[in-house]
Amino acid sequence: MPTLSLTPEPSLILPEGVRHVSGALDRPAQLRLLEAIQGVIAAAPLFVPRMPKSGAAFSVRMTNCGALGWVSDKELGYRYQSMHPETGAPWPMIPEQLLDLWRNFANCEGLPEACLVNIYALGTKMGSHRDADEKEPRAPVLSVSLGDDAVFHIGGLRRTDSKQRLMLRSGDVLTMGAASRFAYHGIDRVKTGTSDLITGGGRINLTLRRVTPFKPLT
Ligand code: MD6
Ligand code: FE
Repeated sequence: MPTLSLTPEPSLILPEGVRHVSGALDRPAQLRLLEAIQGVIAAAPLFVPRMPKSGAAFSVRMTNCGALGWVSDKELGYRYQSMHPETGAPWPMIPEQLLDLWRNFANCEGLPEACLVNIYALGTKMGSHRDADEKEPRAPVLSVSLGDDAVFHIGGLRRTDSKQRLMLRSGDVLTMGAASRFAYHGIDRVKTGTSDLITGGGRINLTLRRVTPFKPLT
């Protein structure tokens, strides 16, 4: 039995621009972050985003914190906006603990403007997609996972490019920047019962993003 395993395959070489920090948050830090996110959800209730045009519901429930939040509905499609789509209230602030992770791992100037909170109930997946609604390619997307283990896949800039898989566990940070900033990725499955962090089980994924350019592009 290996005593130290950074990924399910310790020798895995990730695509350029992808960094997986296994166990970036220890258990007490995960519990503190979970509590902060519960506060975010209390202020900005979870909503079910819908696909542009078809109006098909996403299988994850979402909310946001930060100056901007990512939303999607049938009529207006994917976008960032400063208010909750149902309550009309501004989003709550990004917890300081998340800003610290950004300062430690994002490796760019400036701070994130948006944190998307994704809630995975039993059996929920996230189809392959690109995070491409942001206008600052110098900033990575930084993701933090809490709760059950999830099988994450990452490919290239084309949907048909070959994919690598890795396990995201509670407390892990993953950044996608540079050559992989706009790469396809998704969640194949969440492994029920692999973590007792969240009462009742499940998984929460937080993604921090810079939405607008750091300095006006001339
Ligand atoms: C998830 N993550 O882990 C989904 N996006 O539940 C993402 O969609 C993601 O982990 C951009 C960068 C990192 C990610
Ligand atoms: Fe994503």
